[in-house]
Amino acid sequence: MAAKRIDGKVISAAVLDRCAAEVAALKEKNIEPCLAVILVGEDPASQVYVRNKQRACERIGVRSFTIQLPADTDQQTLLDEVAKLNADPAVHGILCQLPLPRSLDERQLLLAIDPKKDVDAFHPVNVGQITIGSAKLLPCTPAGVMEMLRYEGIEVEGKHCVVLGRSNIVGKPMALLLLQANGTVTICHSRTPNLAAYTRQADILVCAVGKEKLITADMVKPGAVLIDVSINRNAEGKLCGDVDFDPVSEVASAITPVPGGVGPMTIAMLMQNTITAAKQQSGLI
Ligand code: L34
Repeated sequence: MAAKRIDGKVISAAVLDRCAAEVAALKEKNIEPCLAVILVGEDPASQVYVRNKQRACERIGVRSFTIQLPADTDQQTLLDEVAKLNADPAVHGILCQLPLPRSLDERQLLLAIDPKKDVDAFHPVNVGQITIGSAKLLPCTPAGVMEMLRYEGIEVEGKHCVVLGRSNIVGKPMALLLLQANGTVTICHSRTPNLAAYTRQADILVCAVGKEKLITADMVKPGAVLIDVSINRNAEGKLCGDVDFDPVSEVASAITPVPGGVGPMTIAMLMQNTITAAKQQSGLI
């Protein structure tokens, strides 16, 4: 039997509707949530993602603007921009789209963003809050995955959750959120020998590696839930994830497509964080 397709467009639309209602209520209180996005250089994928973020803001009534900087921007100029946004009380959320050009220091940049305005939840203070389970701002992609599981009624508690990838953006925080939800979590990465031995044990398999057709049907436990976070381009130039979608669909019980899966959820959760940041900075929570 074919797996259920978990539709990120439908679920993100539900989150955005909820967000729109919250924004309307905040505007009644004369609070207008505002997101500032910094985009350095002209990476085409980043441009698409940032445009999608702006569209989501428009859709739910959040004010947003993008500061576009050239690829050869120096570190101090970037830090100065962040400092201005930190100091601007009308700006509730600050996001610097990654990856940065190689000449720039990402770690120093993330430290410069005021943790209260850090709607990506990448600042070490927010990472610490996530680790101890008291975060208000949640990392957008992992939080989007949790929202998908909740929406589909997929229980995490007691499940063996296997996360492929250990990035600071996805793998590590994903593992922490699954753990918080009482999953039993295994993290695999590029140095894990015999990956299939782990993936075959997964009740919930989250893939964030960036390799087309990494996960084949023989690597998947029958009835498993497959969450594909990666966005790769195949030989024909089409978007695809890490999962060999059609054959794996015959084995899994539920699966997210690429595109139309986790990507739209990342954006929806960013909207939710922007609202949370606005409420926090207005003393409402
Ligand atoms: N600072 N950098 C920062 N925060 C983030 O949360 C991100 N990420 C990742 C890259 N860099 C970041 C994103 O925004 C990945 N990401 C992201 C955002 C949106 C989409 C994908 C990744 C998205 O809209 N995906 C669509 C397809 C888009 C397309 O046509 O290329 C989808 O349906 O999957």
